[in-house]
Amino acid sequence: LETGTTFDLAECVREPIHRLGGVQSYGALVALAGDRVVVASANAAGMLGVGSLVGAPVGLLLSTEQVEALTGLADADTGQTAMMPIELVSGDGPRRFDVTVHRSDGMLVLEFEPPARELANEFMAFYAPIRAALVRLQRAVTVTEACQAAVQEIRAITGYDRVVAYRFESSDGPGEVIAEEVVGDWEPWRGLWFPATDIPPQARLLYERNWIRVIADVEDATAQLVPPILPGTGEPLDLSLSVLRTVSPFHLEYLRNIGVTSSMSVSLLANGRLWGLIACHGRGVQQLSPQLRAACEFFGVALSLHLAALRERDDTAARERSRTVIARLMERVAADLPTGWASGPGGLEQVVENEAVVVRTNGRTIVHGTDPGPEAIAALLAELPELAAGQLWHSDRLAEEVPALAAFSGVLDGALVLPLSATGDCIIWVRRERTVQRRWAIDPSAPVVLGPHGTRLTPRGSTAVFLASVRGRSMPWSPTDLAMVAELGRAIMEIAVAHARQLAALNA
Ligand code: BLA
Repeated sequence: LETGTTFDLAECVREPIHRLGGVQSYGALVALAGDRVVVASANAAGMLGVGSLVGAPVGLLLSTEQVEALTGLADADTGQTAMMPIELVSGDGPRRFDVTVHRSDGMLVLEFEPPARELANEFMAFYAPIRAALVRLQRAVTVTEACQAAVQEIRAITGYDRVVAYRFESSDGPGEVIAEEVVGDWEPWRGLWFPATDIPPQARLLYERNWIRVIADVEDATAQLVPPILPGTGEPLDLSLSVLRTVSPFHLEYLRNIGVTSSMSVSLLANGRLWGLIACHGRGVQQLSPQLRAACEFFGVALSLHLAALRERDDTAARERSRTVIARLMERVAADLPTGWASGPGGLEQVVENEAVVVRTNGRTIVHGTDPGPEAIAALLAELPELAAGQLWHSDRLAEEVPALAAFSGVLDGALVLPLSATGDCIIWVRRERTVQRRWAIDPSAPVVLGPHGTRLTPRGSTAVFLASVRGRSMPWSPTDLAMVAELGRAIMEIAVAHARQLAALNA
């Protein structure tokens, strides 16, 4: 790779970041199969005060009781790691470590960290402030408030220079900094957007499994695993759940280029998918004790749950509003189905937000609301795929998904279609473009350029803020929107069936 050439993003996507074959050197890794050491990081023997480890019996390092206790923790089946303090009596005298344990590639993986400092009552030291912070979090009634409470707390307990809440537009999309706590002499990032490529897909998937990651020092010389390749799998040990996992050189370059030495991030999940991250940066080297990691992780979980509760509350309110509207609508329709909504939208416009509602029955098309124009409507109707009655169709980017409609971008950018018959009767809610100006930390249309270390990365800050508008997209149709329209569809079908029965009875 040469300096100044554009970068092939496919390379980022292919990087197996969970099998990079090394750990951060402030700790040491030892993996056991049965009672043998099979893998050890190159710094393990020195840090743990023993001779050569690989191939040695585990008794060289740990007592039978210690191995049993660690095995029990690993097999508690939490799908995560567990930690216990251990005193090694091997070598030149007792050494204390915090040992985090989990299973990977069929082995028991032990990660040794020197205890950060003596805290007489570590649990109580964390418990009181965290309880107070949880109360603040519970009181938050908006997403931003909840995120702000969380970043304040994480900054207070960790002391990082910058802590942000970063929300993805979609689980594979770009994201926005929606809350921030930062030292005075650093550029504030609140409101800035960062491109999707900053966090490649395999990293996002990993962060859905593993809630937290710490990078103690971007200049750290990784401790390589020995042997680098496992005979069993032909690959380096899977470090997906490792707490010391060494980090992608691309990402280290990124952090250096924004003037950061240490970093930590905690996943925020919604329905199991990555919704965002709490991301932290420090200008100095910073490790986090397992206790602090657990506290931060706990906060990530608490914030994720609170955000789910806020979403649930908003959805419930929206559903209740729509249900009332649908009930009223159905009373009217039941009285007068054949002419339907010829005279006015009759409440259809209240079921979901829209600029206009198009009703097509018996070959007639009526538009209620801000009409995008007869040509636009005719083109939309002509371009709709064949839909069975009740089979919803929707788009929030018509120009992109239906190129024949590109000419109408700006007035007709989103459509949600409820087909009522196989003959083309339908109700369509339409939305126009929602122009959102975004402040980007980096020009989103610029190619990714290689830096001196063979990777791209551009410094960020107000001097490099790019304003760009998102064009050709309407406000998206939410799951609640779709559910309400489906519910309306079912109600209409029921009434239609009742009418048909009545007619049949009259004609009999
Ligand atoms: C990882 N990128 C990350 C992480 C963050 C970001 C938070 C998680 C690791 C960590 O906690 O440091 C990006 N950090 C951000 C963003 C903000 C922030 C957007 O604070 C804004 C607030 N990165 C690139 C390119 C590549 C790339 C072009 O820009 C591809 C070569 C890669 N980023 C990359 C990789 C990881 C990553 C591979 C995974 C690192 C790992 O966990 O091993």
